Amino acid sequence: SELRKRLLDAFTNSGEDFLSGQYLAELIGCSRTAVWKHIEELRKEGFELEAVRRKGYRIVKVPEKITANEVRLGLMTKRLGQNIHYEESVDSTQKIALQLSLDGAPEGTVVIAEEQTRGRGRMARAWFSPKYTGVWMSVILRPNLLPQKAPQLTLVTAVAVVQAIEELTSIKPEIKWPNDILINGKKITGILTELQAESDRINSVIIGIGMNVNQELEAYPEELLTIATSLRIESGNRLNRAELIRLVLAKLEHLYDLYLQEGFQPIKLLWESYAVSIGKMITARMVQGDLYGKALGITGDGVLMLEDEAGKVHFVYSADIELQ
Ligand code: BTX
Repeated sequence: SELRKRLLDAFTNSGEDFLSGQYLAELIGCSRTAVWKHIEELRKEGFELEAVRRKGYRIVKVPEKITANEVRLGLMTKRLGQNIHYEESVDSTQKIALQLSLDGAPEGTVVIAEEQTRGRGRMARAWFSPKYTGVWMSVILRPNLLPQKAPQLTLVTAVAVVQAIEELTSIKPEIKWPNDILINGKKITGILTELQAESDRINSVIIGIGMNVNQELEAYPEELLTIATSLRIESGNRLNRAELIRLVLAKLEHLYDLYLQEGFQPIKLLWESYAVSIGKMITARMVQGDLYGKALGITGDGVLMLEDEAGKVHFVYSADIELQ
């Protein structure tokens, strides 16, 4: 906004000096309460401000941005991430990736944004994607597979993300079928797989990965407080997002190649070792209604098997799972 811009200009010009709330209020033409609110907003975006009584505020640290070069440096992949589109702010990286894929972008093209104003989850739900603190990225894949296999790529990606988090933080996340990654029962990552296909062949699959990394609890809106967490909240440390992206891409390329060569079986075994819901009583919320029962596991195709109380086994292709 215009006020925000003036505020940042004032701090730019003041250098190391403190600026008082009163001075800032007069300069940008708003109340001191409004100044304070803007300062809180800046803090949520990763600015660190020092506040000293009777002196005012100064910026001691600006948010860390990801740069495409930083991601490239040390990238250990052959395809994924060899082509990076970096944006400061987008509506959704999925939308940009879709356009790039229609324009013929090669497999492995990655779209990364610092912020999404309309990040999305499944079924048109919103995905909260605040600035400078998360990993919001979309990866274009062009596998030579039948379209009905595409959902398996969600599970391939989930394993890659879990392995990357384990390696970087030594936290062991859990997977909730099909696309949630949890730490202590709260969502750390969401995965969205979108498909462009002709009747019997895939044109592209766009894998959206949303990872909560450096957010503090205060960054979340009320309704997400009990649902979401971040790697920073769980590990107590800020992470380097570029390093995390490199690691996710490396793990994903490795597992994707394994999947293309050997099929879903080796992925299934890895996936099951991280799955929370297997063997537990769950409710599967589906468009057709709810189904309650025991999660038996996944089929060789990645479909969830649920045994209801009468002992009948159901195959669940798409649902939201609630653990009891
Ligand atoms: P989902 O439909 O399984 O989950 C969406 C639900 O998750 C929301 O309704 C909300 O309750 C909760 N939620 C929203 N934001 C967050 C968050 N930051 N952390 C934890 N929980 C949240 C999951 O869909 C798939 C999300 C994919 C997001 C990536 S980001 C890059 C790419 N671009 C894009 O627009 N989407 C994908």
